[in-house]
Amino acid sequence: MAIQRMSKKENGSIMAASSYILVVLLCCMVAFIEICDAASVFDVYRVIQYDLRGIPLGSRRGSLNHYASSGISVPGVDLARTVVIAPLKQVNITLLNGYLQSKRLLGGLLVLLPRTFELIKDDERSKDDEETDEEASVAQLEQWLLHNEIPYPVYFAIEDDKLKTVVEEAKLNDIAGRPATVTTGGYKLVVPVSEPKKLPPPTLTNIQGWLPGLKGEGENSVLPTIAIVAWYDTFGAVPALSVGTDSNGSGVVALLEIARLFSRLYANPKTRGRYNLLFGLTAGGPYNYDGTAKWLKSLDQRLRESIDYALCLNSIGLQSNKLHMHVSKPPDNAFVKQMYDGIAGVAQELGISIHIQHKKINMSSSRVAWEHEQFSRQRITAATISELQTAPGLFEYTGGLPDTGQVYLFWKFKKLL
Ligand SMILES: *[C@@H]1O[C@H](CO)[C@@H](O)[C@H](O)[C@H]1NC(C)=O
Ligand SMILES: *[C@@H]1O[C@H](CO)[C@@H](O)[C@H](O)[C@H]1NC(C)=O
Ligand SMILES: CC(=O)N[C@H]1CO[C@H](CO)[C@@H](O)[C@@H]1O
Repeated sequence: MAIQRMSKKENGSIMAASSYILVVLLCCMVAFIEICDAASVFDVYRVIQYDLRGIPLGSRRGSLNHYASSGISVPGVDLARTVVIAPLKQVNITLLNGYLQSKRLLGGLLVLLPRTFELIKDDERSKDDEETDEEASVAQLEQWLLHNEIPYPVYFAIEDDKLKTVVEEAKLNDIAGRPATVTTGGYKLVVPVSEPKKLPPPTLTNIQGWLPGLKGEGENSVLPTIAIVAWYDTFGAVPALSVGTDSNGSGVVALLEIARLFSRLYANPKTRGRYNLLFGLTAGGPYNYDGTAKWLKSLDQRLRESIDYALCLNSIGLQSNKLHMHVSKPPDNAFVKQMYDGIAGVAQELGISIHIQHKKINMSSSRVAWEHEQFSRQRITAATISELQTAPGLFEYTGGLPDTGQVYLFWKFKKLL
């Protein structure tokens, strides 16, 4: 079992505990049937528990020790003493939410994810329609888990043959009106952990890279700087399964590749540009781009003032020939036009269209819609390049459960710059 630290939020009060635990599965057939005390062990992933501005959210309990049932609408079952085990497809959020709103308790919930959610992927996996459906339902479930206080333990597991058997047997017993109990036997799910403790908020650590440009002879003025920025962390309902391939692994990969290429060019005075290049891998992306704000405040003033523009890379990995360039200033602004023309020209040659999206920043709110808005607040011209057309809501597209797919586009993006 491992405890992982997760997060921090605008006002510094989000705490999270997440664990990756083994569940013990006991088959307890008693009474007249033969006594079989076989136990199997398999990996489960705990749903996050966190506080946001003092509001408790996520799954608030960790330990589990109840008999398994196949659904929450099984008659004659004491649900407060039952773990509902169900494949993702059969999880009905409307039903779960109704149950939660009526303040009834559940012994626990174990959701089985299809094998496509396994972190180690085979390369031949293709994206078919069914998978897109699954991504949509897991995204919906994730948002429900993140934005509610769930008073019972919730776990996820990757479905395998053994777990399939458990579900099937539990279903048969439920249908036969013989739900698992101490007397009838059945499967018991056990996660033997002590209740989670609060963790201190982690420090937001930004990583910075710098390639100085080459000044012309006898030139004394400060060279202008271009900043390339991508946030690197994730936030999802199941921290252990939130790898963030697209959000924002794709941006991170593009940034590292750009840095690699330009460091080779800049190693030679002949191919060294008249721009400084500043690279920023920023923390706290999911939490209102807090790390970006902290980074900008910590930058040397002269350096900050030398930034011509900043390009933030966010979710650029999907297979699509369409990207959006989000800006806070109107498209006819001279600086915005300069940025757009440069990128759109190259993009066109590669068959990628870039659409400019203008959204004013809201100075009276501390919440920002995009990473570049943290720059805009400091009066630095900036844009976010993304496949997303509209700004995601809180904790949406922050690298959670649906985001385990493969990244397609970053290599194209690399060519844009
Ligand atoms: C969820 O359950 C409700 C109530 O039983 C039902 O009306 C609804 O169709 C179900 N939704 C799905 C997606 O199965
Ligand atoms: C700006 O933020 C304030 C404070 O959160 C909010 O009340 C207002 O509606 C926002 N304005 C716009 C145009 O979104
Ligand atoms: C693809 C990628 O870079 N994912 C990383 C996103 O951030 C989390 C930490 O929050 C890392 O664990 C992932 O590896």
